[in-house]
Amino acid sequence: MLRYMTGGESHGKCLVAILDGMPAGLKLEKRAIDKELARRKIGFGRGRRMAIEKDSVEILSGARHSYTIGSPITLLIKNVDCSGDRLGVILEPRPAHADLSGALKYDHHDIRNVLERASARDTASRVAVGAIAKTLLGEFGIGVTSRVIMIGGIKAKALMEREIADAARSGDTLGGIFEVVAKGVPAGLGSYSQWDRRLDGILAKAVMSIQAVKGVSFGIGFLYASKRGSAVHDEIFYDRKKGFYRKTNSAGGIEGGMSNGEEIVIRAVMKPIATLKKPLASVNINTKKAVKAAVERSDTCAVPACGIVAEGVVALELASAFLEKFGGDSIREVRRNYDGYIKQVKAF
Ligand code: EPS
Repeated sequence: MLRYMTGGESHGKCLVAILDGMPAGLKLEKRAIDKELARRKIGFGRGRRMAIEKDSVEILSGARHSYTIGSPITLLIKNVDCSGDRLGVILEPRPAHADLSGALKYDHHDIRNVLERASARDTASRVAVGAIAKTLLGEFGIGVTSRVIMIGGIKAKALMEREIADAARSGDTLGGIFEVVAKGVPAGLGSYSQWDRRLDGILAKAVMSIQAVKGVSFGIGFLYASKRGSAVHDEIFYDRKKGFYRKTNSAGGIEGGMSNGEEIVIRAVMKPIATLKKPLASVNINTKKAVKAAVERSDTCAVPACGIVAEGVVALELASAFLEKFGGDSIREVRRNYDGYIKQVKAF
């Protein structure tokens, strides 16, 4: 089992993550993690912060001579903008952000204490951890990618930038839909036998937990509501070379809470960023007077970045399910288990 925790505030000294359960003998390179961190920063509509931050990882533990040694991996990403203590008090909660509920819950009378941790800045840690999971999956021919499907109701790529620029000019923000695809996942990750071992449930939770995500679906998702079973269910075929296979993938690669050997296809919707330059109505948490919501430096649209974060969290959960099935304390042991299972399935 893989597990991880993150810590750090958006404008604090640094972000940290500890990843536990990675077998020994996996190549662990700063370069591979930094590459994923750089991908998270790009995309039209990102704010000025992305130009400020270096997002370069330091590997503090868990590896020697560029290979994991089986002990917890500790990652550190320093914030260039670490102005946290110098930033002013915020009293006007932004609709759609954690601001108000967070202030009530933790009894904070400065909303900055909430937003510093609620901020999507923390997703850098999750991408860093996900990059290591991607390396493990890559060893076994599994790849995880993402793409943008829609931004602000626009599906045509060529028109998206104009829509984002227009929203920015109006002091507004945009959300959208992105897709994550995992290729090369063998049949049998996850299980139907217990609710919390179902792979779709595990992946949905991971993606849903990313800041601003409001919905997750697999395969054709909500289209299932308008179709008959005969029109959508993925019929089963057999070929001596390929083994069992499908000609369609409505299910998005998961049936009965298990991977079925087809591509895993996940879509998720991200709401528009909560910080509006032309702010919405709010209430001062001290005076209770009607005010406009606080305005922070932020993004206009972060859907492509959210897709990269989702790749990371999906990779992490797939790697965890992979290790649950083929687990071992070294990559050599995992490989032996994996090869044995693939042989068994081929001879089924
Ligand atoms: C983010 C860093 C933040 C925001 C954004 C994501 O930096 P700052 O607040 O200093 O501009 O750009 O966070 C939010 C949109 C949010 O609502 O918290 C990052 O590193 O991804």
